[in-house]
Amino acid sequence: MGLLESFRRGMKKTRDFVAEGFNRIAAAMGVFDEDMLDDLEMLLVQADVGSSAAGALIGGIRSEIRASGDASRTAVLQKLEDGMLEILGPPGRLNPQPGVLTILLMVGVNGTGKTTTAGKLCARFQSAGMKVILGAADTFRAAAIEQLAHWGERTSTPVIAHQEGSDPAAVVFDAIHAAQARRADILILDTAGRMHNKQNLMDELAKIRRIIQREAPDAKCETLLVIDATTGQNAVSQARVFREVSEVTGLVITKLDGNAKGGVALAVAFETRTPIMLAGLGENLQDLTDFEPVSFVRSLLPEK
Ligand SMILES: Nc1nc2c(ncn2[C@@H]2O[C@H](COP(=O)(O)OP(=O)(O)OP(=O)(O)O)[C@@H](O)[C@H]2O)c(=O)[nH]1
Ligand SMILES: [Mg+2]
Repeated sequence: MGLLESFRRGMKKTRDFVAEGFNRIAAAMGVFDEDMLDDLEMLLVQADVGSSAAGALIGGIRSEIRASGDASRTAVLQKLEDGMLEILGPPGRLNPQPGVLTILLMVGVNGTGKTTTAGKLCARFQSAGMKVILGAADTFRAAAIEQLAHWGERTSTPVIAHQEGSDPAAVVFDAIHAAQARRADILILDTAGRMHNKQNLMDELAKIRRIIQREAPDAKCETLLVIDATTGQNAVSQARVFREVSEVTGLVITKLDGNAKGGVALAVAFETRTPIMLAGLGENLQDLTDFEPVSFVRSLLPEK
């Protein structure tokens, strides 16, 4: 299945909402007037694009109409597409080099999909012929360690784990040494997403990063913030908090298949200016795809 097709399928609910809403607004007259642009802005806000991003998009369309005098459906749609692509920026990619250790630190609030994404990534890299190791640095609950162990079994990936309640940084230390000894290409570190104490979280992530820098100074390290699209605007505040506590290098947007809130990808990209690298489109192993801005935007908007 091509990327556009998987986005379309995964984002059906968001697409139905946005594309049908756009067509309904545009059907009233051949050209857009002020009221229709207001309606379009409302539609974007309801699809969780966020009021700042929706305002910027509609502002861009208004100035384009003023400049060109063209308020046709096609012109508005084109400008909307261009504006969305500008917000999303160029595609961000994980480009692990075989033979050089890449460490992926999965961070994010509880339940966003960190562990599931870690499992899906194992399958992806292994099928590309790379050697992967998982580190269970979410030691907060025994169930979290079991869940990761289960993904390890499913994907035949070794899992480095300690007891529940142990120091996550110690797991990271062991996982790095295991990855180095076994000449792994990728080490994926699952972490806990507790948010009730920001200072704790900040200290824990800082300690993990110190261990990585000390024990694997030559590794390429990516901190991937996992965001749950179904949480709507809450996802934007999560992204803000995590960017304060750690240096996020890429975003993963999960559950884009979940409801009509897929527009949140635009809200988060607008607020964080951080590339969205991956998209989760379901609970299964294969439901992870590179985030491709053009396919995403095309799967959101109606045909021109
Ligand atoms: N529909 C859908 N469900 C997903 C996706 N990604 C994860 N999930 C589900 O979301 C739930 C939470 O996923 P986890 O991977 O356990 O989330 P987590 O961030 O590790 O959660 P904690 O360990 O509690 O912090 C599970 O039921 C997953 O199956 C996705 O892309 N689409
Ligand atoms: Mg987890």
